[in-house]
Amino acid sequence: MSERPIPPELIDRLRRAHRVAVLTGAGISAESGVPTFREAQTGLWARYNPEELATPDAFQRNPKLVWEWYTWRQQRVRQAEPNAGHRALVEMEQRIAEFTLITQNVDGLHRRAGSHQILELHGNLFRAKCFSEDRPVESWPDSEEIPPRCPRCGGLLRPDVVWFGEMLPAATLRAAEHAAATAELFFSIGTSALVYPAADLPFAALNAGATVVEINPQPTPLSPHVTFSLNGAAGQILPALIAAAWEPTT
Ligand code: BJW
Repeated sequence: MSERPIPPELIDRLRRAHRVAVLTGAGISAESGVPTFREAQTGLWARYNPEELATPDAFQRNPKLVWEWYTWRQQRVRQAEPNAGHRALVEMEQRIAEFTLITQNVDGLHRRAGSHQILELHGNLFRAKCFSEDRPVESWPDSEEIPPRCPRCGGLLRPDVVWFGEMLPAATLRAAEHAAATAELFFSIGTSALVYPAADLPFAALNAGATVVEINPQPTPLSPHVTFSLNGAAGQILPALIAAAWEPTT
């Protein structure tokens, strides 16, 4: 639970809001057992070097290593279940007229929880695309080769995620920027707010006059700028926020 109660003014603004945008990061899936990236000890980047695994150069140098690392991550995510934080956002979507869920996560847990309006900024772990053609590939023939090959051109397949130095999917980013710039209420949940251009979205919302709320047990570079900072785990704070806004108290 949050150290402090949820501010009544925030509960009131949520209840009255028509347009809400939410940006999530790895922290929302932490309580499902999916590792974050940058947390000391437990984050993926504490154990693995992103330059060897999450850049196009890394894939060109060692495609087998990269493919196998993502296969391992897929297996971890398959064993995980959506948590109370994911489920609270499903409920928020049902209550808000115009709701957009923007996620940096590639784990698909928001969709498995039941959210519909999802913009996946950094792709999805369970999709593949052709490295040469940069086009999605739905299926490919069984083979011993790792990574498998594109059935169209014979190029190597890669995970359909966004690596450092790569452009985000343009239409998805545009939709996210629009949602941020038109939201009355913007939530930044479980993200270190370090990776761009996602980290610009809360500022776009602030510049457009939105109320910006951060939910995170740790401070981030965004923290000094937000309207409300809820210091704690998303899986505890989000259900409490939904209950405070919409559940009858008697
Ligand atoms: C909890 C919790 C609980 C724990 N409840 N919270 C402008 C300025 C500076 C740099 C750049 C810039 N523009 C572009 C860049 C370069 C780069 C970048 O941002 N680098 C910075 C790191 C400095 N950006 C890019 O390269 C992007 N592309 C781009 O900009 O293209 C245009 C361009 C191209 C070429 C040249 C120039 C421009 C692409 C970024 C792609 C990021 N990809 C990854 C990997 C995805 C695939 C995979 O999963 O392997 O995306 S990196 C990784 O970071 C992943 C995440 O989506 C992303 C964000 O991480 P996130 O979600 O914030 O996780 P953490 O671990 O950092 O934080 C977790 C948080 O949760 C913590 O705060 C905890 O406290 C909290 N938490 N438990 C709530 N229970």
